[in-house]
Amino acid sequence: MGRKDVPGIGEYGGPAGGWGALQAVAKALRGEMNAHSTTILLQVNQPTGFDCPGCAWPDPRHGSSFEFCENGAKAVSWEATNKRVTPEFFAQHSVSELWQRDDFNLEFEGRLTHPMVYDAATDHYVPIAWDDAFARIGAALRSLPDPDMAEFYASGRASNEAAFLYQLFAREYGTNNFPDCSNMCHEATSVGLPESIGVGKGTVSLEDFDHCDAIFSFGHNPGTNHPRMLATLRAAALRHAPIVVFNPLKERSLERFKSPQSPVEMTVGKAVPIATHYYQVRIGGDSAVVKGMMKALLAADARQVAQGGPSLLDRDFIRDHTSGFATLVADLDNTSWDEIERVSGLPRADIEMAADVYANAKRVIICYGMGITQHRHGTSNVQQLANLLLLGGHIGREGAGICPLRGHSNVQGDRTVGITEIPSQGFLDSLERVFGIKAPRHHGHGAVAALEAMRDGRSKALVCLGGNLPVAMPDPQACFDAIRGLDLCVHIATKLNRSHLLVGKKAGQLSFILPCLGRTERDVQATGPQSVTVEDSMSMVHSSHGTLPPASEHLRSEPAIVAGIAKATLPQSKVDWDGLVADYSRIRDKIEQVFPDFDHYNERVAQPRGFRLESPAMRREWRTRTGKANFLVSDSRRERPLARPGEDDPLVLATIRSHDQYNTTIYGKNDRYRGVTGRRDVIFVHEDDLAARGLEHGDMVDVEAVAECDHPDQPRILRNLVAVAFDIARGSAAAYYPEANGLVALSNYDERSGTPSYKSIPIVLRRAASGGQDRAVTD
Ligand SMILES: Nc1nc2c(c(=O)[nH]1)N[C@H]1C(S)=C(S)[C@@H](COP(=O)(O)OP(=O)(O)OC[C@H]3O[C@@H](n4cnc5c(=O)[nH]c(N)nc54)[C@H](O)[C@@H]3O)O[C@H]1N2
Ligand SMILES: Nc1nc2c(c(=O)[nH]1)N[C@H]1C(S)=C(S)[C@@H](COP(=O)(O)OP(=O)(O)OC[C@H]3O[C@@H](n4cnc5c(=O)[nH]c(N)nc54)[C@H](O)[C@@H]3O)O[C@H]1N2
Ligand SMILES: [Mo]
Repeated sequence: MGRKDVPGIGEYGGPAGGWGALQAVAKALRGEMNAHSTTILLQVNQPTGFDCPGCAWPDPRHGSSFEFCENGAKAVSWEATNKRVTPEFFAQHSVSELWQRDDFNLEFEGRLTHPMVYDAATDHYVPIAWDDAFARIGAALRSLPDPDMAEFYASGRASNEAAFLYQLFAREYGTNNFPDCSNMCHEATSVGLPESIGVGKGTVSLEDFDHCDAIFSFGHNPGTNHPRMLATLRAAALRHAPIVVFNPLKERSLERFKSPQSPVEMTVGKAVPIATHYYQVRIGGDSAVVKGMMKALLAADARQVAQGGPSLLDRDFIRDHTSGFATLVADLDNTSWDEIERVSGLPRADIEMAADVYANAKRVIICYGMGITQHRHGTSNVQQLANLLLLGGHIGREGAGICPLRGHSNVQGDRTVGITEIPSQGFLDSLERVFGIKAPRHHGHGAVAALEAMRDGRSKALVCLGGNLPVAMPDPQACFDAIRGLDLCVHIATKLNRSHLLVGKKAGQLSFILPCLGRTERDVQATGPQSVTVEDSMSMVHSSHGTLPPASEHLRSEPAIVAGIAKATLPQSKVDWDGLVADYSRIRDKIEQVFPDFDHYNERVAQPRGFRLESPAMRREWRTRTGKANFLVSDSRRERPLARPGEDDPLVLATIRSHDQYNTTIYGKNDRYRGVTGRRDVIFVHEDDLAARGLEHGDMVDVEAVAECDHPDQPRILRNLVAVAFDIARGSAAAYYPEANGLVALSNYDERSGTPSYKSIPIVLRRAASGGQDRAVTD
């Protein structure tokens, strides 16, 4: 088919991985690191090296060789860059000037080297001594009339040690306000799974993938976001385990993969097909698909049993271990195939085929990512996946289970050690017992509630342990204004980003940038070199030792910075901050005292691959209200992304990651596997959906959000995107995050978990009002 030539838009014909991936690594290294640093890539995820700061996919326990990962290499080289953002840099560039740069350019300037404070008189950040910064931050926090007027954000790169001290400090100070990147990510998992199976984490181990008979993959893009998973999927594909994918976009890595670690694949040129079945579900249609699969399964089971055959369900498991089966059956009976086909966008025959694969597998694993959680009904989506697994008894035995693909490399660990706005009373009791502090008992703010409080002037201070909160959140304008209105902003960070530029200019408003060590760097404290610990997606806890020299002699570690702020804020603190920071194994001892699961923490983490935090669900112990695993149903009529009245047939937009980004960190403007080069101003739409609107591939379009909470008199419009005809489900569209965040309202979230609906945005497309001038493409 001949299609219009559009600069930067092509088609990628190859598999995921392959030589393209090797070339990309070479480029990342050439651009960022010197030769010496390059050798440290060999230490990533090794017993004596550091944990990859990329994704949370586990390391193969028996693997000894460096497991290749293009995007891990980008993450490492981005942190280990030779470029520096020094006080001289800030003297040369005012904050207003830096604001004009794009996100890529801000971080590209390199690593932050000095603690800085904003000077409103000159509009520049100026250097400040660490102790002065701590003293001023402490005074500002102490002067707030109520500790609940401060927000303590954490992004999931912080180690267990840093995160534990952080929550200890904020709780001794007096608040449970812990907005966290998890609130934007897997909160639907953290809320949904405990109700279903009594634990808010996955239940599988990496070894389970060696034993499973089928893998179902919902809404995640491993080639970009957890590339080391491709080795696992490839191994399953090679032993002919069916892999069933539900994704509105054809993602190349889920179609086929050529392993850069396989000389045969690389030279002879054969890629391994990954998905055996690829179903392009409509955005927001997963719950309908899963209901359809369960409906088909029940029908097939009834037929088989009527003919005297064995049940397709695990009847013993359902009887002994679950509650709510009858309610589930009734809900499925009430759900028509018409409804299922309409909402999912898939024909009944496809869903029945998927159910057939499920029925024929003795051991099933379901993997899922943001395509499931970031919806208005994310929690209910997660619970439907759990329902499906429970029907076959696929939780708590070898080769089976649920596998949420977590985001940041230690986001799961941060939660485990107490970063949560809804702490359990038992945990707070332990914290009080171990430290002699008084912990606040009322719930705090998650990310949406924190932004609302800052917007409305109820919160006046924000401390960020990493991340880029207002850029990652919906409705940047509202969030930017909220941060600019604060009395105090503290950013503990490795690299400059837009959040740091949201400064208040009135007398008394304070903004600080406190530069910290990254995970790749040596961390030496009073008793000598330190290591930290992290927990991956599969609950493996292991240690990480940085080896590179720090980017600047002025950097401090995250635990040391948290302790510095804590001491200055709480002169009467009950905690021996200096003692803990002097030797991180003492922090681990305290973690062990607070959380019994961490028994013999220091000893066990010293083993080469660390240890696993077992959860009760893995043993089929159900810590739920009923004491059983629960089949949970929800009102499916409420489960679709809703457009405002009068908007007929909107498309539903998902915001997604390109291959060259890590969340708000943009490494480059290519999205290789989707055929995009040198630009990010694109929207992927089905060719027929374009034609139905009088548009075609390459046209410039404006995108208006029309969710039920959006008002025509305050339109949310993203202008001048290039419409790219793409292999995507009808009725669905996709554009890049964070550029498209202005299309999501702060009030547009899953009511049960607070997860923003980044992937269910009803939109209308129009030809660009500007007349469609194309913009230059840069690489
Ligand atoms: N290199 C790199 N690695 C990363 C990150 C990164 O930005 N870059 N981010 C990290 C973080 S914090 C996270 S949370 C993870 C994110 O990892 P993913 O969950 O893979 O993230 P996304 O790119 O947001 O999109 C997920 C996929 O969901 C699909 N999708 C969208 N809507 C739907 C839907 O309604 N149903 C279904 N079934 N699919 C849908 C999209 O087509 C896309 O393939 O990755 C982590 N790892
Ligand atoms: N529209 C839309 N929005 C989304 C999403 C989406 O899919 N669509 N995804 C959401 C998800 S899943 C997530 S997790 C959030 C991500 O939200 P965040 O975690 O807040 O954002 P990041 O972009 O990962 O943060 C990048 C910054 O972290 C700092 N940093 C990097 N390494 C370190 C370190 O080791 N220590 C410290 N202290 N700082 C460090 C650097 O300064 C860098 O600029 O975004 C969410 N927003
Ligand atoms: Mo995430």
